Amino acid sequence: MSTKALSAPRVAAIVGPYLSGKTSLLEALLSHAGAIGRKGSVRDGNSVGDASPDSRERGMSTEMNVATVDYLDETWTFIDCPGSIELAQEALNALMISDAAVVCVDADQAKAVAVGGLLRQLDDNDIPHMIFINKMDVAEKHVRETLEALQAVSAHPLVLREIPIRDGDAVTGHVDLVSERAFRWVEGKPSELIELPEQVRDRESEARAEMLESLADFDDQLLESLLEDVIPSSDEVYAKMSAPLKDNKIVPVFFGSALHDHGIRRLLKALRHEAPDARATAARLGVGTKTQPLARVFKTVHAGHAGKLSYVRVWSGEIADGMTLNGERVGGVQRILGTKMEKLAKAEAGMVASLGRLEKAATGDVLAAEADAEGGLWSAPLTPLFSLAVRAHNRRDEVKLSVALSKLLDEDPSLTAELNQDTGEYLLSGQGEVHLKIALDRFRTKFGIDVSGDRPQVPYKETIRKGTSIHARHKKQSGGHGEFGDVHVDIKPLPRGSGFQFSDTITGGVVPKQYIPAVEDGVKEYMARGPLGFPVVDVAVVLTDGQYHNVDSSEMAFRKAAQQAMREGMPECQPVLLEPICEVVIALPRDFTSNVQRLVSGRRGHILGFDAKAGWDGWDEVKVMMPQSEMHDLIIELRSLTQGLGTYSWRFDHLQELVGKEADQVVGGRSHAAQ
Ligand SMILES: Nc1nc2c(ncn2[C@@H]2O[C@H](COP(=O)(O)OP(=O)(O)O)[C@@H](O)[C@H]2O)c(=O)[nH]1
Ligand SMILES: [Mg+2]
Repeated sequence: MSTKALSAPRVAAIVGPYLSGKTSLLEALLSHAGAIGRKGSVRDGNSVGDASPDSRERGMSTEMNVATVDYLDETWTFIDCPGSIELAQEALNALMISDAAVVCVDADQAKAVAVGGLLRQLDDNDIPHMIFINKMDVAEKHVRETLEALQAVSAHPLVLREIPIRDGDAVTGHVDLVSERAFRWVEGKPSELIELPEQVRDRESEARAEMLESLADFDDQLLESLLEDVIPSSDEVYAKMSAPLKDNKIVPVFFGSALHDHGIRRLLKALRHEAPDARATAARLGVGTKTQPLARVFKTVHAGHAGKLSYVRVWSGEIADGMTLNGERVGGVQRILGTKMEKLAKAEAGMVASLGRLEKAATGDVLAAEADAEGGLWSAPLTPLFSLAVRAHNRRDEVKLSVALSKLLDEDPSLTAELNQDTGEYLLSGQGEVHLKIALDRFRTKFGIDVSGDRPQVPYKETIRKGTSIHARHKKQSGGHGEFGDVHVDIKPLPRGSGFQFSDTITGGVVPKQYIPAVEDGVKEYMARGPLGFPVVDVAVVLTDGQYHNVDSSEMAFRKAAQQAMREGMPECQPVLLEPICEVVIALPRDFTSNVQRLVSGRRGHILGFDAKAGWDGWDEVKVMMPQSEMHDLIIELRSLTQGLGTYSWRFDHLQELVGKEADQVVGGRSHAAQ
């Protein structure tokens, strides 16, 4: 650790589409800032980021990579976030504690526009962001065209901060539009200052004027100068960059190559001079402004022998090793560089640190010494969109499975788990197939348990269409005490949604009072599995008559008599299958709305109505009714129809009769599985 006094630490999240080069950009930033001696690469599998077995195996970031580095006189933490839409929660959690985001996009404009959903999310949360157009070494199009494509999906003006210098088709350097200085890129080294090449002079003045005009929209003083043809100095312009960025009114745009270290210093300098500081971010989020220790947990890691680690950003005060937060003792404060940890005595306001052994702390928690700490805004967990029924391969692992599961949920708040009472299955739910596959792999790599994930069963129910009256007698004569219970019951259908009702019309004690609850119990036990094999609903049962025996009658005998009555009576009542129907609200960019009809009718659904999505320019919301059995992979098809942007929310709405071939298949499948 260096001992020099550092100004308040800052945090930047690196976000962007999958494969745009975020993890490579992190490596380049760390190498430029001097945090790592030799630069590693994603391709060679020796980068600081993506060190876990599951990300190395997949060649993609499966969780955020956090790295803190001292750059000049400041401490910076960079958080490289996974790009997959299915891991959006992880990215959002990092963004919520960041001062700014660097949006890394591919120079190929067809790939670059995939960033639209992310830009919207940044705007929704008012997170200041800049764009880094990566892979300029292999770019086939001009920066201008990529910029236009990006502008079409950005709510705020993009402000190009540099222009490329070309040698033939290849980009060999850039001109900084504020300082008007030209740089030639040198592989693996800082760029070299060169004289402004003749061929870019015109383009440079034009681009600089455009940049100043964009800024002047938010700065009356600058507007006046421009109208009077007074050209502001570089220092004046630099000074005007940070305010509109902090307020998320403009989006500065840089470019370069993470792989070849081009444009990295320019990006770092822009962050250093223009990104808001921790105090501004705390104010934006509404974090209480006390001086006592207060931090937000944005990531939880169960790190084998190192135990549980809570990654926090400290918003106020200092967090020292051994201090008590939320009633627990902090067991170690560490600075994070990927998977490497460096012990610290304390973490000061603005810093990101890993806190050890806070067993009760969960991702999203506010940690504080006092009870009423105001932690400010935090992201709501995303609604689960895809579920699998999970099961340990080996029965002996079942106990281990539930422990592992709770740790997994700790690490990833967008995973949920629940036992479905109807089907008896353990459902793991998340944002999509890839998200859940990663979770299943972690059971194996982190906890040594092999688990399978299968398509969950649909919680079908059954009911009856007509009623019946039935008499049943349970009688057993075997030495000593016998068993005797005799009941007459009426079974009747009830309207949808009524559930189960039991009553009696017994008079004169033909069934003694103390045995009536036993009759109800027997009926209820039967209801767990009707003639078609499913839980029975919307049925009324009335006990109308019966007989008893002084010696042989018992609760057990009446329970059995009731079950027998149901077993014999129910098949006469025209049993019918009920399937759960859900109300689904699909949100998608308007360009794709016309595809929804086909998507919905292909899944036996019907559309209730269309509407513009409130607050989402250019998006629609389509309200739909759809059988739950058709929803398992809905998100997969929806994403493939909408370039990954579409999403939905849902809730159970009602049960509906299912007849014909589809019903036969369901009943056939279930009775087969039950044998
Ligand atoms: N040509 C070129 N390839 C790059 C550049 N940056 C990253 N890549 C490659 O793009 C791929 C994805 O990079 P990665 O950093 O894992 O992307 P991420 O998914 O955004 O984290 C890897 O094969 C990188 O080597 C670049 O500037 N130029
Ligand atoms: Mg990555």
